[in-house]
Amino acid sequence: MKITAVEAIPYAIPYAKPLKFASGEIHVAQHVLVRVHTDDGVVGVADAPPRPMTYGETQAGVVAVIDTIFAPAVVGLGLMEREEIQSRLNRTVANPVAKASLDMAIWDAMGKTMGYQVTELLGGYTDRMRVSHMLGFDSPAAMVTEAERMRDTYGITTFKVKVGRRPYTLDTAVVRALREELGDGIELYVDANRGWSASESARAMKEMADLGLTFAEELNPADDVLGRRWLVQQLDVPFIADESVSTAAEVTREVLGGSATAISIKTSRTGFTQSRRVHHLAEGLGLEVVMGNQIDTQLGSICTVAFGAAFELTSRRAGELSNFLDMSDDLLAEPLEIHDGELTIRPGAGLGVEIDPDKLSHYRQD
Ligand code: MUC
Ligand code: MG
Repeated sequence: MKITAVEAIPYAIPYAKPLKFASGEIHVAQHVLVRVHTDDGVVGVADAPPRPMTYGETQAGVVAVIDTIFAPAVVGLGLMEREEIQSRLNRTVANPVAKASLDMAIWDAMGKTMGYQVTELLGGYTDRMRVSHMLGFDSPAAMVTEAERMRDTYGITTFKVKVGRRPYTLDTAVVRALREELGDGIELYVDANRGWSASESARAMKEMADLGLTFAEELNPADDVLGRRWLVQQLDVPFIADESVSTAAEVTREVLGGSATAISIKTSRTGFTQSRRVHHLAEGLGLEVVMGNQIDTQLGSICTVAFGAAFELTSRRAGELSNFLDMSDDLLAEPLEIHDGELTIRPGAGLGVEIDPDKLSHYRQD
């Protein structure tokens, strides 16, 4: 069970429907496929989706930090030496997505070696999650059409609406149209990716007070410390910290500082090992949790559902698991399918997925 090699393979797959939000837009998945090889001949896989607008990482940077620092640090260690692996990765600051992908590929290899699903190894609470779909910026009519298509085709009834534009009425008009056209049977929450000020956020939330929102996510920047505290105190829905909580320490800081009352856990930035710490902290603090999406591929989404299904707290709310539907293609040999608004983990050991070698040679960029 010793790690013998780590590969970081850059690849690019265009989105059929680009996602636009307050901190950026994604037109092409310029990601990195991470493969961990062991001396038993097992190969673990995971996906690294660099998001420069969120963490400052780039595709070239993820490949470089894995090739030059992380791979040499973990080769020779056993798959079970997980705390030693974390300690070695943490000698380098930041780089959350690169660290997370390597960690998840190690868990996949561990599951395959031991003959257990990653979900079973993590907690084994259930085998599925309800799906929440993220709606990117567009006109009210186009966003309503998209939500109706997701509901009618996949049975999805929870939607995260990207907001944070100026004037904020562009977004409040969308949320109102969604509630009016799709009715009370759907769950709606909003995510501004730090696009508004505290006062704009407060005004926008007042204007949407009658729309039955479940959550408000990262409406203004966490660095706007007093403004954020002031905003969170006056809201009557939980305020989700997302990009402001990329470590367990940041969860502590934001929540105890009164700047958040719920959190998003994203396996693409905290992997399985650190996501587990964040989960346990959230449970101890009594926070609501949403499994978030980093505009993930099918491999990224299977990691999210593998973690979310492992615990009661993370499987209570719909997880953001459907952005892969907007991609023109994917690397998985057997595509993921959403049925009746749910995504189920794969039955096989580890993450239960295989990479299609032809697709990888077609899309790889090295
Ligand atoms: C989200 O929830 O914010 C947008 C940028 C990113 O890193 O994640 C997405 C979705
Ligand atoms: Mg977010």
